[in-house]
Amino acid sequence: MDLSTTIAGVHFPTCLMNASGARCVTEHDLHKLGNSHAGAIVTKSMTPHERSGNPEPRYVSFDGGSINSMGLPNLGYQAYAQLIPDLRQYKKPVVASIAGLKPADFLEAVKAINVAKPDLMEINLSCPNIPGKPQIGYDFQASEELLMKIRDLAVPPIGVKLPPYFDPVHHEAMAEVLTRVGVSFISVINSVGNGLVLDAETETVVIKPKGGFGGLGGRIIKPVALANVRAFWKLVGEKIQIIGTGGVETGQDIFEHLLCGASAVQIGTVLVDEDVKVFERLKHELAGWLRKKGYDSVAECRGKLKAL
Ligand code: RRO
Repeated sequence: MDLSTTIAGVHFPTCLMNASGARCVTEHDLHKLGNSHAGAIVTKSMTPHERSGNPEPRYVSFDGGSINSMGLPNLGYQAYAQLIPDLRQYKKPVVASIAGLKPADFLEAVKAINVAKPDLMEINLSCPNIPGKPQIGYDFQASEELLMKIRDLAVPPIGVKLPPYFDPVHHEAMAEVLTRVGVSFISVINSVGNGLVLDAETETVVIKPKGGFGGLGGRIIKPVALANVRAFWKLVGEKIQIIGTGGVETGQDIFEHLLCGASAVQIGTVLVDEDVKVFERLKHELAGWLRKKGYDSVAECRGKLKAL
């Protein structure tokens, strides 16, 4: 069974990788991903300076998903620029995730990370957890201005990590921006921002930052993730490849993302729950699903979802 995929001309040995943020902050985390069955190594979103992130507790998993308000804890782009060349030993793509608190932060990181030669850059326009900083991806004009500048600076192909959209008008507006910029891939979706999870027994919120509001991930967000993959596939699937993220717990979930139009899939909540051994399980489960449905490869079933 061929579980490989190609995104922006870069070959991935399997179509499964970590979602940025999940077990990918430290040097140890990144080498563990290298030694695992993951098909790529995606870094934590990086900022100009090292950040310790928001106060704890800031990540809680519950039956059906997770809520987080990590607040961009990361080593700073200089540390990742030093680490990335060493990660190339694993013979799988290295994807540098770039973030920032203001537009100049992104440009600074892109310039520095160019030198480290990652295979791809994923520009994170959708962190929901920085108090006072709205998600750039919900401001179409600001997204276009920033992406145009990044496009002109970045050496590797760039993709964009988007927040979920809930109205076709917004999918269309973002699709037009991405077409004008000419990005190579889209990762959808980031966590569903500003959800609220409670503990009814103690009558409290479960995470500390932002009064308990945080990004939702895991099984509960799968329908939103699939809808965003499908919507962008229909709008730009011919020109821009899609990495599906959100609600992947099983091989069936991966198969569903592929049917909607994803070329690859990222794993967040279950990677945090099960650690890197999850990739081997998911590989076997996906191969089982493809075999059962009569497909020989990821490419063959991509986008094949039927309408009624
Ligand atoms: O670090 C975070 O709080 C975080 C980020 Br940058 C993101 O893009 N998505 C998310 O759920 N958490």
